[in-house]
Amino acid sequence: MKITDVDVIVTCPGRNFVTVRITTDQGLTGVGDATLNGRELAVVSYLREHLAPLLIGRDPLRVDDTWHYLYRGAYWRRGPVTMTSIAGVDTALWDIKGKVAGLPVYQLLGGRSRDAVTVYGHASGATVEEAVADAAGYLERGYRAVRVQSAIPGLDSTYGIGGVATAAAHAYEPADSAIPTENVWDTEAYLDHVPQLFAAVRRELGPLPRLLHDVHHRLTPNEAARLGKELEPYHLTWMEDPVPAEMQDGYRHLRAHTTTPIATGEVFSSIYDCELLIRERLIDYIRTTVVHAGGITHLRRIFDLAALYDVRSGSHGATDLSPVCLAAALHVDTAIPNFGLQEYMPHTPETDEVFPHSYRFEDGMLHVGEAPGLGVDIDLEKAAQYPYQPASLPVNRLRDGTMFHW
Ligand code: KDG
Ligand code: MG
Repeated sequence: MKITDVDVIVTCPGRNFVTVRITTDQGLTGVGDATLNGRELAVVSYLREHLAPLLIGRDPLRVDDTWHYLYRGAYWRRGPVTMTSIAGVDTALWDIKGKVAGLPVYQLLGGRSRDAVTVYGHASGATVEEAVADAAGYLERGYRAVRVQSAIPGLDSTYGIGGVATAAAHAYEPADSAIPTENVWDTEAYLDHVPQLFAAVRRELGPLPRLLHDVHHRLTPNEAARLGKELEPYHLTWMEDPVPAEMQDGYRHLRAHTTTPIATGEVFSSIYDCELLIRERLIDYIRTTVVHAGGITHLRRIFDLAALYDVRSGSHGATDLSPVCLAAALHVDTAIPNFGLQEYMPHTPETDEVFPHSYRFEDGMLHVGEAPGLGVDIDLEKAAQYPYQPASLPVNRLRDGTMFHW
């Protein structure tokens, strides 16, 4: 079997997605997500100019060999653009392999380790009361875990909050303009507010619901240690991305000062970004996912390393990761022994139409489909109805104008 075509499709059914579609000489196709929010066209160019020509004529079933060919062959290794591009190709090859075998991909990864994949939803609110009510709504709809974010008094805009007062999951889309929106950030206001938010959530919803919070890389290790300590009474499932991703040794300080569980990894692109965190058990959950960490082939290696150290998976699953990534993530989640939680934000109906899929949500869990391969496709005609629209993620500045982390 040979690869005859590698197409890179960009579509914007509400937000931009990049999809790799590989075709074989036997007429089989496979799809992979290669979306890098706000930097989509860099990946498109890497794929079209540098990877596609290398793949024509190759055996699509040599998945691991192709991964190493693309990874080692570049000489310039790692980084989000490279690893997202490789992920798109790798995921499409796993899809083809599943179709050739007549099996869903999770079977090729070792088979089912669980009945379904437990997910967490995103609750948010313009006030604490709204955030509590939104979290309660998720629990009523069957979710077993909820991430809670609320607006910070005194700040016009806060990560994780929709631009409108009704905190509907679909309202949240931070990449909202070609030139980044500039937000203002105040660490003290944030540190003062978040413990009050979780005190209210626990008071209203009781001790049992699994609660999470995303700090989004904004604290120093010592600030994060303070927050972790103050959140201890509320027993979070995890505090996410407490410090900037590159501050790895900061996790030692954090770990030494708080028992609040820690999750990180959504911006990591390889096993080398998280090896220290895993080996030293500085984190509880590793949040790498298929599209940004080199595809199924490489993600499985990260999760296998994590399994040796009792670190569980918690794959990123925001709506800028396409249904193709979500489907692939669910196959991995279903198969690995050390699954923890999967992030889930439902895509818009337009996106679901462009990417018909066989996974389904029921009772707080996602069920991977039984279709051969990934069980997801791209509808080329519908995709063509939504042309690319430039959109960047926001930036943050402190009150005095200093650039900060977003
Ligand atoms: O593109 C950036 C988003 O995916 C990110 O801001 C979402 O942090 C995020 C999360 O945990 O979903
Ligand atoms: Mg996050």
